[in-house]
Amino acid sequence: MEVLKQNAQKIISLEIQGATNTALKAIEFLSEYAKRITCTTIEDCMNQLQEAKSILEETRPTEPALQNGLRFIMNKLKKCKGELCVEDVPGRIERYEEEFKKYILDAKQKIAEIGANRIPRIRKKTDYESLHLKNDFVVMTHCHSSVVTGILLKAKQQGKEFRVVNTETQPKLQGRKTARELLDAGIEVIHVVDSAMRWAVNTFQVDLILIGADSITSEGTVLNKIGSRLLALVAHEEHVPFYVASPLLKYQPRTTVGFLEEIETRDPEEIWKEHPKNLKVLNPAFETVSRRYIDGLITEAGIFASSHAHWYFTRLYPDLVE
Ligand code: RUB
Repeated sequence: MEVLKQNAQKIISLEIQGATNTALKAIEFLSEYAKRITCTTIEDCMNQLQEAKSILEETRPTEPALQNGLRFIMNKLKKCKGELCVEDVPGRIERYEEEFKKYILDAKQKIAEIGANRIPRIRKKTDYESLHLKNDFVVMTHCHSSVVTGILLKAKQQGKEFRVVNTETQPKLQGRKTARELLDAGIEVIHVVDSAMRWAVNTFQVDLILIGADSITSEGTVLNKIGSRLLALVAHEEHVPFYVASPLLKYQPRTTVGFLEEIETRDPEEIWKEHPKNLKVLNPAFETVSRRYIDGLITEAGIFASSHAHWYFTRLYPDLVE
């Protein structure tokens, strides 16, 4: 259990960051834990695994992909526990871990292909067009989303030329990770502070805004890094298409039956380490973007209105429906 708690701490401290990465790691940690435990009966095994699942779930409350992954494994295990002996459990969990991992990786690959289609090839302009139209394509993003960088890297591989504006993303500066990843692939990046997002959209005449997601609700609301809604409002004001790129595995099934998604608030010291004792510092990690500000959700099932997520999720992943 000590090792599992240390692994959980890696997710809490953001050493492992982003919805997709945390989901992949959480299921790996559960699978590794299953190999370490000693149990006498299947019931005993299930109880120990349930405890580990709860510890991992609590690491990041606003991460349904992580919760869906752990539930996928445990539900499958529960269904077949009658046919298993204790020695079979680690192998079974590893098999289910691989199945869920494949769901995520296949979805990411599909989204990269679909999303890259939204980035055009710059064609040579006529003299008239050169006088009146700008000559580049600019994408803007916020924070670090491996799904968004997957789209941008795919478009680059296809030989498309474009520039990216990215925000630094206070307080943990995940924007630097985005900037480095894109620069390494030869993509031009312009890095700005979060409060310059409106200025940047306007100054660089951004053509497309792409953000990732941590959670999608039954109403099509997306939860993503704090600042996402501000960017959506800027997009609305400046008439820039605003898209969210996310596997449907981030759908939160509990929202269908009325539960609200919880917004994780993080340690105030991430913002100001030795702040005055009588000062209240608040550090919300995420915020909601309502469906009316989202032009489309880019998923493994295609691009559609975010309010359709529930429909596609239940058809693509019946094993995950609660
Ligand atoms: C990261 C964040 C990302 C989503 C999507 O927040 O908000 O946009 O998690 O990431 P944090 P991905 O750094 O606090 O985890 O597309 O990789 O799943």
